[in-house]
Amino acid sequence: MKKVNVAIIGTKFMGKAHSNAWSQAPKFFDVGLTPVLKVACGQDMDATSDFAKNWGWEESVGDWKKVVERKDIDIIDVCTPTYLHKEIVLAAAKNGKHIFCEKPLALNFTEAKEMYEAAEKAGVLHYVNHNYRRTPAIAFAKKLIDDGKIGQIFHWRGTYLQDWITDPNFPLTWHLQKQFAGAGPHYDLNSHSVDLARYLVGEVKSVSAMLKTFVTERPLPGKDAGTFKSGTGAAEKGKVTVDDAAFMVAEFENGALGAFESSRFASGRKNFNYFEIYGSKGSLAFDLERMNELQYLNLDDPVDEQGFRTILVTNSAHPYVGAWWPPGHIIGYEHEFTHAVVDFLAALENGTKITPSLYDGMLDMQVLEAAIVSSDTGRRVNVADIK
Ligand code: SOE
Repeated sequence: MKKVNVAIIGTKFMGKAHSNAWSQAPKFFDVGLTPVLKVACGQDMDATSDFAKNWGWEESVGDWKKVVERKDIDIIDVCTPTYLHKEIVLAAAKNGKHIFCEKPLALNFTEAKEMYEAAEKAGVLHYVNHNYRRTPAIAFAKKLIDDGKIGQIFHWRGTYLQDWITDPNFPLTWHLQKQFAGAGPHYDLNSHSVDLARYLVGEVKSVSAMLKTFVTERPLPGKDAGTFKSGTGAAEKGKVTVDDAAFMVAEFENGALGAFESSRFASGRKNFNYFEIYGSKGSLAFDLERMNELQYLNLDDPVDEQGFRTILVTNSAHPYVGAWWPPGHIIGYEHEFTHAVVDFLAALENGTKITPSLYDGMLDMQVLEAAIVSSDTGRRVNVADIK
């Protein structure tokens, strides 16, 4: 079996999810290329060494610039904070490495465009990990839509809500600083909703948006986070430079309308990724907290029998799930990442492309940036005007 050597850069939450996926893919799926977990790269050498041992990476290193130049590495998996994505992806492309990069792709459209063009010019396979496309229920929704079961789509309603920073004493981590994250939930969460909307409904023509920061200052992270510095009587604080919530309405190229909500202040919502799609022949609804189910309304049903029905998307006929367990034995959040790795390896083996590619990542960023311009100017913005 041909092997491909993978190097992962970034060893926190996404590093874990990706490591699990690279390990699980050949165990559960018939992959033509076997991924070798070659190198794990992180800033803290002790933590990276522990990470490598735990997940089965052969080596642990601290300098990503050396990793992307190694002749024995085929794939670079980027799991760092957003501000590092561009530099790593450009270096990986320059060295002819295939690219598997976390979302959001970049800090802005200009960066994303440069990254996409570099990867294309290098002729490498490139993918941005909007993992939710490979949730079986969402992949099945895509099939229903493509088969015409929903008919003409009138509107999309997407909401992605979390609540992990409602405490004003939550420290000023990189996620809350524009130079590192680009934006708050508008990038972190709404990027998923925009990607799903583009995947399921179509391209976005124009947007109007409002971004809001509720807590504008927070304690600095580290030893003084949330404590009082001696003698000053006040914790050292820093300015929050990203949104805490972002609401957006959109018109799609195909005439459909869309509503998008994203927030990290929705108390009680831990990872509430939810959408509804309403069409001329039916409707769909998906809730990540019930991720093995798809709500489906079919207007061809006899009128007195019409209503949303719950499809348990766990049959072998459904996308991906047959490789895991028998019908009804549900799967979880981490399985989408494995499905992405499986499809990436297949694309690499067959010399085909995979979506969402960096091209999709670039188009996602274009929509997101148009929304920021709209929020800043108070006017509706055509996505095509973001260049
Ligand atoms: C934010 O907490 C986050 O980890 C996002 O960054 C991920 O993309 C999302 O899948 C889960 O929540």
